[in-house]
Amino acid sequence: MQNGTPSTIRNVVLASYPGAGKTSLSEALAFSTGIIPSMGSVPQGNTIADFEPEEVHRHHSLSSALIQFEWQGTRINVLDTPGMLDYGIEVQSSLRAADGVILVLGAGIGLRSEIERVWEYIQDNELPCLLFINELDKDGTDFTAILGECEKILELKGVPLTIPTFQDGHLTGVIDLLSQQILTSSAQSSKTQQANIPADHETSTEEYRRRLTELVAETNDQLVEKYLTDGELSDEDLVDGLTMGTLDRKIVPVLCGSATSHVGMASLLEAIVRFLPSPEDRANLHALAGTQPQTHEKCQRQPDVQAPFSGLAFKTTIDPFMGRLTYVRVMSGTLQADSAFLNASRQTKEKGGHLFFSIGKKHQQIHQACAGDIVAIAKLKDTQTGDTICDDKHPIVYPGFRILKPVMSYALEVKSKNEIDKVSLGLHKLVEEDPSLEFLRNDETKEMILSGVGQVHIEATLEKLRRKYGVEVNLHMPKVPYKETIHSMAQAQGKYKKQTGGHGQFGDCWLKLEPSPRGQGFEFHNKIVGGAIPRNFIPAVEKGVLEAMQHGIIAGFPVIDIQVTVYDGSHHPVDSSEMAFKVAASMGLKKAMESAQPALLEPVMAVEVTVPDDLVGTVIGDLNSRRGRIQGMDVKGHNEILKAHVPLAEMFAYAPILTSLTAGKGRYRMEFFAYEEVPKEIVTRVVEEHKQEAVSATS
Ligand SMILES: Nc1nc2c(ncn2[C@@H]2O[C@H](COP(=O)(O)OP(=O)(O)OP(=O)(O)O)[C@@H](O)[C@H]2O)c(=O)[nH]1
Ligand SMILES: [Mg+2]
Repeated sequence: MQNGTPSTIRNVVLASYPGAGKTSLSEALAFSTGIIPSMGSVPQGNTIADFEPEEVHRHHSLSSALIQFEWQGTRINVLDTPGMLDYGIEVQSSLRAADGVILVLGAGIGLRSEIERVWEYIQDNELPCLLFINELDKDGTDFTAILGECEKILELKGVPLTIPTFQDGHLTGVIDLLSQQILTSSAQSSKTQQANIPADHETSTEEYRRRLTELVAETNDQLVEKYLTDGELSDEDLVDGLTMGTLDRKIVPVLCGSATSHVGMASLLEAIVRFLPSPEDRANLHALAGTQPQTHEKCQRQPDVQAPFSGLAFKTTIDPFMGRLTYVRVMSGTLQADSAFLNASRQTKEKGGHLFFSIGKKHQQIHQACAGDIVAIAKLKDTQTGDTICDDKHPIVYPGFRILKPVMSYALEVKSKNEIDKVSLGLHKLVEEDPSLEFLRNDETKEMILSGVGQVHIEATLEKLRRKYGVEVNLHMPKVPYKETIHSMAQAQGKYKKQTGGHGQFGDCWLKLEPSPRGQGFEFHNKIVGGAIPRNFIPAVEKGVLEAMQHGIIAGFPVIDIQVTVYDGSHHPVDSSEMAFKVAASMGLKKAMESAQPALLEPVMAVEVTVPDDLVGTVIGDLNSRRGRIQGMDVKGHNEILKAHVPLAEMFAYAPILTSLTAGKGRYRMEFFAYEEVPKEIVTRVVEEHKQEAVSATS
């Protein structure tokens, strides 16, 4: 494969809802251009894009796949993305590497709600788009109906460039309204036959072409004028109008066919090259803007091979054979293999290894990659997905992308203790590949917590962990990190005295406990006068207090937000020791807590739920049943953003519940808000559960 130039490259994302046919379409495009001898299929698990075993057995893509090929002198870099919302990060990161999108509709399975979210991502990135109406080989499919539905939901203006043709009820090809030819093809051959439009199709073709002309004319004043004067537009005007209208995102050219029957590919390839912008075209519209990392001033780059090198890392894989591969969209300049550069996001020097073009999991080594191209770089050490790498004399940082916050957490139970390190290492690597995963060890509950965007996301991650790193874990709901505190002031004596002949132990202190405002933490005061407790033992008193605070008296949870003052005590000239004062202080704290109105606290989360307005009532009802308190509501398009405070204990399994309450249309994010007191009726249950856990941990 040859290197392109910024004007002869197209970077295209295939996006849509699950099952629309994106992966099959990437296979059909690859077949058409001759890079594979025959088409694989998703049910058979042999497509070039879905090569990970977790994708193969689910029959769904779980990560973006890069397929690079050449077609009639243009390099086309296709990124096939997953439709499942759990993997939204793969779509978002791919869109940042692209200049255009093919939105795929499955006419057989119909539209699915996920398309709205995908469309939102495309709009956020202001990317020009083509529509491909797929599955027209299936019985009962209706090209016009699904296009109309899509136009209504996404508020877009589709302009059909091809229409399907059938023989004996079977899809055999498409009529290309621009070339006014009939293009027939089949899954058996990569070739497409071209012929004049048969007489019986002439009238309908004329009607479609007139409609096409009208839609294109409406995109710009000059064209409207020409159309009104001449009653038609020349081929050149049509192509110009389509090109400009697509780039300005006023219209969406619509192509159609069937991926698995290999119908409609020639027109689609032609439309990619003609109507989706090259990196150069797009940069003319949207400058490649970033910031200078030291001065934070805004700066720009051109997709020019002579400019200083810069690139955005949009994907990382850790392959058992290839090792670590970082996929980079080269924004400016030229990147050479085995060269050194700056990671401007982390201010570290990087040394790149070999460079590769990719066809799914197959890689072809290359020597350099130019502005606008996409390339995989081996062996980068520090660069993570979202980072900018560049020429160290011309630093620039491009904006990263919004990473979907994990909303679902599980505690991991390892099969044997000596596998903890393996699990931890494996998961850290998987997190590098997938930034919407989170893995951490909770110091308080000692649990390993894996958080993801949804159920499939977590399950597929654990399958990968088993396959790639040979370790298995069980999932549990994570524990709520409860805390304890006090409501009133109390005083108590802690006295530890042991005199068993010889050297004894003696420590004696009086402690005053007072509640502190929530979030204030712990304060310790020494008010000893006259040496009742010698100064060198005071730190031991504080240590004893802190140790006792690790396990409160209600259910053994850590104590927070208290002030402790040591104000009196006594000592023994021989038997007093640090150890004795530590024990005495621990005893004193526990005793004082008993009369200080102890209370159990739980973390409360600030939750934001986005739902279509007709479902707000259902979601509020559910949040109320979770002890949630609604804080307010904002309107965003057809959606409402509900803000609520809800105890964490009620939110662990919320993701699948929200999905089922809203048919997949709702989404939420949450973050810690505050610790608040657990209602009395729930305290008994928590204490009981904690006791049982303690018993099972010791048995
Ligand atoms: N009959 C028919 N089936 C198709 C066509 N395109 C795709 N399929 C089938 O539809 C199913 C889903 O196709 P995929 O290509 O995996 O869909 P996808 O959009 O990649 O789905 P996700 O990866 O889950 O987002 C598979 O069983 C395909 O074989 C088509 O044009 N005609
Ligand atoms: Mg797929």
